[in-house]
Formats: sequence, C-alpha cells, structure tokens
Amino acid sequence: GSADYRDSGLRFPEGFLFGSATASYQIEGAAQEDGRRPSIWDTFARTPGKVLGGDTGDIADDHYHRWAEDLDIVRDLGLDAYRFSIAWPRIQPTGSGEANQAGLDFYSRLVDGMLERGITPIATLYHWDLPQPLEDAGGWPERETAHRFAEYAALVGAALGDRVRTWTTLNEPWCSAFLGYGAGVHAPGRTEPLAALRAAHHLNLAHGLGIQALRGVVPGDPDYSVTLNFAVLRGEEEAVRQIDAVANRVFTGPLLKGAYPEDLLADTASVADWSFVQDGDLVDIAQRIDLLGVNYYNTALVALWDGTGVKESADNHGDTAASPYPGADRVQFLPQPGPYTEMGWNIAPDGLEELLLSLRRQFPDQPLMITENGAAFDDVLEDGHVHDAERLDYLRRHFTAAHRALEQGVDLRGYQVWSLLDNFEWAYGYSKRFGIVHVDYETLARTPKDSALWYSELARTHVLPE
Ligand code: GBH
Repeated sequence: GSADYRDSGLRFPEGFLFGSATASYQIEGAAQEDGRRPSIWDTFARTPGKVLGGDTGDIADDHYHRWAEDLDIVRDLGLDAYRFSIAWPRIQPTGSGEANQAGLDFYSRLVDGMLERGITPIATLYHWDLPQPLEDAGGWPERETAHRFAEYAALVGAALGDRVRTWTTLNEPWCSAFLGYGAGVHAPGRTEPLAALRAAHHLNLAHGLGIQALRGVVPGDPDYSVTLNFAVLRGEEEAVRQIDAVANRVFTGPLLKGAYPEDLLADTASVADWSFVQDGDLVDIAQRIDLLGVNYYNTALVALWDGTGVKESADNHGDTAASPYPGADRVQFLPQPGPYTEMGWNIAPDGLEELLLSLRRQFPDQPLMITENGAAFDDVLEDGHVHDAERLDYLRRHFTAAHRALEQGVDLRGYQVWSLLDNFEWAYGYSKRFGIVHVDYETLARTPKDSALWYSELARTHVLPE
C-alpha cells in the first residue's frame, strides 16, 4: 500500500546503479599479510571490553583470499556495482612514505576482477582503518593527518585511476570524529569533545586535499564523492537544530557551502574556539563533487532535557559517559515507535524519502547516490537457505522510498545495499548480520539469502519485484 511503502511494480530508470557495499576492515581479514600493519581498529579490537565477544578483524570473511569468489557472487546476482574500501595500512603500513606494492597489487587485482565481470567499482579511500602510527602521532585531531591522507590518496589514485571511475574520499566522517574521539565507542576510543571537533575539521580538510591530490594523478574526469551518514531528525525544533548542526551541517556546511554554520560555532563555543580552521582551509575543502554519497538507516527523535529526572538516551550512546554531540548537552534522544531491526534501530522508510527531498532542497544541483542502506536481523541458515523475510521487506520499503524521491525529481544515481556479506559490525563484532549473503564463520561458506535473490531480480529488471 502507499502508506507503508510496501510497493511492487515500480520501475527504476535506465542507468540506475544497483550494487552492494562492504568495507576493508569488516571483510578482508589477512590482517598481517603482505606487509599490512595495524590500524586503529586492530588496536581497539584488541583492547578488552571494546568489541563484543572480543572479536577482531583478523580473519573476518577472509575476503583477502576469497575475493574472486565474492566477485563471482556479485556477478551472478547481476548487480551493476560494488562499493569497496581500500585499507590505508595495506598501502602505507606506517601511515606515510612510499607505497607497499603488495597492497596496491591486491586492489589492482580486485578492480581488474570487477571489470572482467562487468561490475562498476566504487572505491572508498577511508572507511575507518587509520594506520596506528598516525594515531600515535595524534590522529585526526592533528592537522598533519589530513596531509598524510592526501599523500595516500595520490598513491592509490596513481595505481588505480586508469580503471576506477568513481572515487569516494571518506565514509561517514561523523562516525570517525564523534564516535571515535567523542563518545569513544569506535576506534581510537577517545572521549574528548574538543578532539572530536578538531577531528571533524581535519577530516573535512583531508577530503578536500584528497580530491585535489586525486585530480592531479587520475586521468580524465571521473566522479568524485564523499559519503555522509545523515541524522534524520524529528521532535522539538531547538533540539533538532542543535543535532542537525553537529551531526549534519558540520560536514555539509564546509563541504558543499564553503563555511561552518554560525549556530554550530556558537553552540560549541565553550568547547572549541575553532582556531584550528586556518586561512584557505574552506576553499580547499569545498571542492566540487560529482556525487554526494548518502548512508541511511533510521531516524532520531529528539527533545530538550529540562535538567530534572533521567535524561533519555535511546540513541545507544547515552549509556556511555561521553556524548558524541559536543555543544548539545541538553538534547535527549527519545524512544521511537517500532518496528525495529536487530540493532534496535527503528524502521522508517519515510525518513529516507524525507532525507533525499531535504538534500535536494538544500543542494539543488548535487547528484546523489545512496551508498549504504540495509538492516541486521537474526538470520537462520537451514538447508542452504536463509529466509530473511524481514530484510527483504526492509529493502522493499526503502527502495520504494527511493523511488518516490525519484518521482519527485531527486537526482538519485544509484543504490548500494549494506552489505554484500555478513561481516565485522564494529563494536558489535560478528553478532550482527547485515549481509544479503550469509557467511558461516566456521567454514566461511557464502550463501545468498532470499533478500539477495529478490535484489537480483530488481537489479536485472529494474522493476521492484512482488
Ligand atoms: C555504517 O555506519 C557504516 O558505514 C558501516 O561500516 C556499518 O557496518 C553500517 O553502517 C551498519 O552499522 O545509534 O541508534 O542513534 C552506520 C553508523 C548508524 C551511526 C546509525 C548513527 C544512528 C542510530 N550509524 N546511527 S543510533
């Protein structure tokens, strides 16, 4: 019906890029092979109490050795694109200096493997695996890290630029800055509000310098992009404004408008004087991008807390002492109506439609790509099948939402489902399965779930299946 987004028969445009996404640390394993050295996630996962069950990415899906089988799956499903990320510590094991050829060779084989199978590569340079030596030197709160990133980008661009035509600098810099340095629930696990704001700025700078570096070495005119996770906010106006500032506009402001929002600077004045923003930075940051990558999972409901009673914290971060929202200490996150995924996140396809329309309003000429959307559920592998009806329904509803945005004129170029494979779900380890393909962590066998078969039909026909 129209109210619940459970449609079928909708047709997606010619050229719409159907694909799926992964990230290096979550799937590759082979953590010590061919010269790779630790990233901040190797260190964090080894710190007791940080990752559920003490899980690490040491083996993960063993994609480093099974990449050809994984690309066969993408081809057999008939998907157009595969969004993957490059592990910086494979390319520069110490975070600087010349490239480790074995690391470049891995991604070169992977890209060739995609092209041989007719799959469009979408490469992300940074999906959270910072080389540990760069964190030891201060990490993202230090300006130097942005310059190191640009050097790394140039090495990868020079090696793969003849074949990769869609480049993403960063995945979800909000998570890197505010979950990594503010709330401390992601690597490197620091809880310093000022460091989180400095990290956000230096991630923005890394993006801008990274694009400039890529332009210098990549031939022709590929698509450049950055992927952001957007907070889709409902609730009390002043609370919405504050979280919108420190979750969304702290990135879209400098990246797409060339300025940090005035209200963000005011909200955070007691934490930061923003003197780490130097002359010329905003020009460096606001590089034209060909695509804005959109990651969407759920909505948030916020209100101001009056300082009495218990502050609500339904965002899963309130149970840690530190907040990922500097300058918004009076905002509380309220419980939302279900249904929920296994992460406890509310299922709200209307939030995706609303987000796409709001981005079109704010940035009218900016082409968009959904670079992540998906859900974790408790899957059961039985007789070679996973009947993941809830995930299939989640995807149907969100594809319907995307289609509604297309009908209203949003320039949406494609949709990458998170994730191709069950994988290392960060602080939750292997306990949460987001894949459309099941991975047996004993045998590492891959089994496409019902949702993958359904998605395969959508990708082949461009029509939302029954
Ligand atoms: C993405 O992160 C990552 O890019 C990907 O690597 C990861 O595996 C995937 O999504 C699934 O988690 O915390 O209740 O307030 C998403 C991170 C998830 C952060 C939603 C903000 C808001 C819900 N975002 N979250 S809540």
